[in-house]
Amino acid sequence: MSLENEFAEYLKKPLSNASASEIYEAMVDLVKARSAALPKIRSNKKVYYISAEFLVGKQLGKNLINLGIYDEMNRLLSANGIRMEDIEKEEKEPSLGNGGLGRLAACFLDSIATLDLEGDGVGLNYHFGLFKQQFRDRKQYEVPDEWLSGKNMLRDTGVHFEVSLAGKTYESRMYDLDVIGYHGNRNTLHLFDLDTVDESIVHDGIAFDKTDIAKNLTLFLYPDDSDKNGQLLRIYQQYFMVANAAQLILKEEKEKGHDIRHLDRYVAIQINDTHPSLIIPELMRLLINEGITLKHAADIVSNVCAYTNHTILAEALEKWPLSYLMQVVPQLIPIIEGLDYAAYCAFNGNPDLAIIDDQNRVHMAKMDMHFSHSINGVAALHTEILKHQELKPFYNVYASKFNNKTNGITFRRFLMHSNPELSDYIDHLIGEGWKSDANHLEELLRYYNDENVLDHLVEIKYHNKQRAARLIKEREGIEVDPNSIFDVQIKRMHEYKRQQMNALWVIYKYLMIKRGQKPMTPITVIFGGKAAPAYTMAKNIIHLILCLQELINNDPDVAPWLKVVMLTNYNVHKAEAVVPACDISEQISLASKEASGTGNMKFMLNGAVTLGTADGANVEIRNLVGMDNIYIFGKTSDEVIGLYNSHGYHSADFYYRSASIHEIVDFLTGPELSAIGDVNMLGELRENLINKDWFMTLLDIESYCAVKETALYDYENRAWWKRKSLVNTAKAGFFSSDRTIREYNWDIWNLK
Ligand code: 26Q
Repeated sequence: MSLENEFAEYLKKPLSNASASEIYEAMVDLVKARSAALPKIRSNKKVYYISAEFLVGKQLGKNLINLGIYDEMNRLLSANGIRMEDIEKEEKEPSLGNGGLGRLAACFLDSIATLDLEGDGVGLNYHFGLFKQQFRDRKQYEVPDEWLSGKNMLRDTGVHFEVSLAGKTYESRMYDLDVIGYHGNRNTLHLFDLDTVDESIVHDGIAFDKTDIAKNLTLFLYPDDSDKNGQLLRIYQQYFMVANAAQLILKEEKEKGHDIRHLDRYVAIQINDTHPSLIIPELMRLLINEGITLKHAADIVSNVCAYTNHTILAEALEKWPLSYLMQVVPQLIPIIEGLDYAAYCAFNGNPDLAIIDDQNRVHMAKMDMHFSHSINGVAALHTEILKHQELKPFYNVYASKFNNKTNGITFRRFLMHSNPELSDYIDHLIGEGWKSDANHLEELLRYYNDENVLDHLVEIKYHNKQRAARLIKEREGIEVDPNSIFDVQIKRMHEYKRQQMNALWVIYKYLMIKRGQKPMTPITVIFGGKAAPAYTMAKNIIHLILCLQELINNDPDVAPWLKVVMLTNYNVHKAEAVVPACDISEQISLASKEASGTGNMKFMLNGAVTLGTADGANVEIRNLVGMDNIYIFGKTSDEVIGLYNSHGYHSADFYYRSASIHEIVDFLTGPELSAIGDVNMLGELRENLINKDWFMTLLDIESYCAVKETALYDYENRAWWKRKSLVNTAKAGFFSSDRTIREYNWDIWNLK
C-alpha cells in the first residue's frame, strides 16, 4: 500500500478537512505501526544503557526521518497547504531529562540503533518530568510539565515486576518507546512506572508529600533533595529503576536460553553517572539468589558493568548515608558491606579507596570504580583531569580501566531535522555519504574558495535566523533583527557555566553604546536555561538576565544595537530552532569544570563559531578547526586547578584593581537595575562576585570582553567569517555520536 493510502486509513477523513491535532494523531498511529513492523535488532551480546535521564525530544519528526518517510509525508502535507512544522507542534516534548547527560543518552540510543547494535535504554517514566519553567516578575517559577497528556509514542507493554522498597512490595509497569535506527531496525527505551502514582498530590507549583512513596515515586525527575525525605525519595527512585532493570535483563537472558553464570558474554551495562549505581549490588543479589557465590557474582557483575563519569563538581558525586540505604533497601546492605570489605582487604584499608567512609556514607562512584571493568570520562581533557586529579587514587590502582570517550551528537536530529535547508544543500554539494560516515563532511572544504557556495551558506543562515526570530516573537514577544549577530548561550543555569559573565558583558556593551560607541552590526544575545529549584544563585542570574532584557530592549538609544532574549522553558525543541541560527556559540565555562559540553558540537555542526574557554570538548574543537576558526580566551585548566590548590584566587582583588570591572559589577545594584529588579537578589549576586566568585568570573572577564570584541570585529569581514563557518561544519564529523558509540562498542561492550 502506498504511504498516502496507509495514512488515509489512519486519518479517516480528507487531509483538507482534518485539524492539526487529527493529523498529528494519525501520524503517531502510522509511525507506531511502521515501527512495530520493523524487526528488533539482534546482536550476539546486548547493551543496556541505564540512566535517570533520557532527554529524547519530540519523537514524530525524528521517527519519520529514521523510517525514511519524512520527505514523502512532508510533500503530502504541502500538497494540501499544511506545514509539517505545525503538525510537529502538536506533540508535547517528553520532559525526561535535565541537560547534557540526558540528551547524550538519547543521542546514544539513536546511534546504537543506527549502527544495528542490540541495545535498550532503561529509565523512569516521570509524570511531570523535570518541571516547566515560567517567568513572573522576572523570576523563575516551577510548575508540573504535563507532557503525558495527549497522544504520544509510549506503549503500555503489560510487563510488570515486583520491587521491594523499605520492606513493602510494589508492582511496576513497563512503558516502551521505540528507538528506530536511521533506515534501520529498532531497539527500545523501557520506562518504568507505578500505577499508584497520584498526580493530584502536587500543589503550589511542584510541592508534594515526599513521604508517600506509592503516590509520589515517579512524579518528578530530581525531586528537591535539600532535606532527608527528599534524599530518601531519590534513593527510592534509583533503586526502583535498577531493580526493574536487573529483572528485565535476567528475564530476557533466560528467554534467550543463556546461562546467567556467563552473563558477561551476553550482556553489557553502561552506568550513566552514579544515579544507576545500585545496579551493581542489586544484580549481585539476584545472582546470589540463583546460587552463585558472592565472589563469583562480583566478578560477573564487574565484567558486565561499565561506569561513565559526567562531572567533576564535588556536589554531584553522590554519597548516601548508610542508614538511609538501610531504611530503603535493607536487602542490599549485606552486599554493599561485602563489597566495601573486599575493597578494604584488596587495598590495605586505604581510606581514599573506601566505598563506605568514616562517616558511614556510601560513595556511589567508588563502588562503580571497584566493581566495573571500565571507567570513562566524556572528553579528552575531562578524562585527563579524572586520571590525574579527581579520581587519581583510583587511577593509581586501576589505570587500565580508565578510558576516554569524547561525546557526540546525532546529526539526524541536530542537522537533518533541525536544519533541513543546510542538510539538503550539503547533500547537493557532496552527496549523502556524510549521513552514514560523518567524516565525509570534510569534503565541504573543497568549497573554501567558492564564493557562490559560501554565499549560499550565508543565505541559509539568514533563513534560519528569520525562523528563530519568528519563534522569539511568538513565544517571548520580542522583536529581533535577523540581520543582527546572533550570540547564543543555551544550557542549564549554573555558576560554573558562567552565564553571569555573559550578562556582565551585556552590561559592558550597554554602557559603551550609551557612551556612543555603537557596534558595527547590531547584536542579539540569546540565553535559555533552567535553574535547579533550590539553586538560589542560578535563579539570581536568571533574574539579572530578565532585568537586562527589560532595561535594554526598552531603551531607544540601545535597543537598535543590542537586544537581550531569555527563552522561557528552554528544551530540545527550542534548541533545534535556535542552534541553526547562531553565529557565535558561547561555551565559556571555567576551564576544568565542563566535562565535555555537547551544545558546543551542535553549534559547530550548524556553522557557528565558538567563543569559549579551553574546557571540555572545546579543546578538541580547537584542535580540529585551528585557532583561526575559534575564539579561545581565559585561564587554562592547569592554571585554574593551581589556583584552587593554592587558594590563590581572590575576586575582590580584581574588583578593586580594575575600574571597568568595578563599574560593571556595581551596575548590578545601580539605579537602572534597581528600578526594575529585586534589589536583594541583585545585591546577593554582586556580593557573591566580589567576595566569593567560586567559579572565577572576574578572573576571566577582561580577556572574555577583549576576545569577544575581536570576534565581533571579525564578523564584519564577511569573506573571512563565512569561511570560518564553513570550516566549523566541515570539521564537525568527529562529533557524530555514531563515532562515539563505535568507540564504546570496540573498547567496552564488544557487541557484534
Ligand atoms: C547529583 C546529586 C544529587 C542530585 C542531582 C545530581 C545530579 C544530577 C544531574 C548530578 C549530575 C547531573 C547531570 C550532569 C550532566 O548533565 N552532566 C553533563 O554531561 C554531559 C554529557 O556527558 C557533558 O557534556 C556536560 O559537560 C556535563 O555537564
